[in-house]
Amino acid sequence: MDRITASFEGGVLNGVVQVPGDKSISHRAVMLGAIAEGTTSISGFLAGEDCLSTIRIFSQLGVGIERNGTDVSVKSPGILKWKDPVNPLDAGNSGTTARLLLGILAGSPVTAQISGDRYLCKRPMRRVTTPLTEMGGSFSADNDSGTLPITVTGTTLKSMHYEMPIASAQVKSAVLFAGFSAQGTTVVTEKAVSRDHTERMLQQFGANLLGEGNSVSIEGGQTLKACAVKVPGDISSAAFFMCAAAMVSGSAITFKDVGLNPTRTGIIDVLKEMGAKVTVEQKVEGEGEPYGTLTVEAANLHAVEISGALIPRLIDELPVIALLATQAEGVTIIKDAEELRVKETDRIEAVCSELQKLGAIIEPTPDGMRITGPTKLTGATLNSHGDHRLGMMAAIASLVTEGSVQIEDASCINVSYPGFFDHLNSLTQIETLME
Ligand code: SPQ
Repeated sequence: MDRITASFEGGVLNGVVQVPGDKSISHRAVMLGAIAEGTTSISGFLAGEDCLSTIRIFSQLGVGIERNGTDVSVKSPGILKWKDPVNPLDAGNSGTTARLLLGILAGSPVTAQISGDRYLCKRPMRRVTTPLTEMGGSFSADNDSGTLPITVTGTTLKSMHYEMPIASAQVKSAVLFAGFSAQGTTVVTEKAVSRDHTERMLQQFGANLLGEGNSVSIEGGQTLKACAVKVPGDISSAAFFMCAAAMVSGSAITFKDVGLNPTRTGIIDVLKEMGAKVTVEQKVEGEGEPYGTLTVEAANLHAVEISGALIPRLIDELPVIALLATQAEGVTIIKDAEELRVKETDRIEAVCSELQKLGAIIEPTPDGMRITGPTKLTGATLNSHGDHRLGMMAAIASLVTEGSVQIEDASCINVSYPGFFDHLNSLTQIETLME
């Protein structure tokens, strides 16, 4: 599925969809299940390439993991009995796997080399190895660039108070995982709150954490209890079809059992502010993550400014929001989003250059983009840059272009959304062409 042609000559999108499990939560469920002694059962697991890398890695450390579709059982002897892997640990395309693993292994009994694909090997890792080294962590690399491959030698860690220079759930999680194995109390303070799945799940596994304002603290030396984890649908995957429903006149799509964690629902706030009709029915929250049913209906959209504390609540949705803004009246400004430059690709440059090929009026800025709409877009050949979110943005763009959109290097979409084209086909009732 490396080149795909997507076309949609008018019509509406309609239907009910259940998007695959949340990627961030699926990774963490395997990781915490592997740290805890006993058997953890996971339902709704995302069988996308990134989360499969996480499963393979923990299997290499001696954890018994069995998967049957979206049900996963993690049977672990506990972190203290993990063994050194024979081969390097390959995180594939997954920044979450690599960065959280650095934090987990730093205080474990294991020595291992972590590597990844050509995109991941360019992404910055010092953002985690710097605070982890201050805690006593031991890392070595063959290069001076602070990138993978990196060898971690697990050791005894000391606690720290880390004031994070950037809003990043991966950095926060890596330091909290290291703090879990360290002596004393580790505190992490963020400037703006990033997704809190690690904190919620640590508590679900029986750990004590204390949250106060933008700080969270964890006492070292606790033990985790294996448990059952239900993974809701990924709102970052739903976002592609939420934006499609909002911008294709006459459309309405309902999303069942989708995650509604407030640290991830910035997309709902933006859609409402742009004028789309969004209804949310939250299920009663028990232990774990909040989820529910969402419906998005099309409307005349207007431009917005997206900045500040909202950014970490929708960081992965910004490529498709940029596309949405091309169909909204006025100038949409996205700022404070320089983190987009260090994702799977530089998402500021790549989103702007790809949407410009369709005729969009969009310019990059150092920390975001400026988009003028509404613009009539014309079909063209777009490249995913090996980035799943860019590949899906290109496919959704075909819903508002005159003429079809060819997507090169589309297979990366399997990183986070296996079955994406089946959902697109069923909502539009049009077959996409795969070559
Ligand atoms: O795992 P990866 O490759 O970093 O995935 C991305 C994505 O688009 O799927 C970012 F490229 O999501 C990150 C997200 O941007 C997943 C994540 C997490 O699970 O903790 C947190 C965010 O990254 P960060 O750097 O802000 O912590």
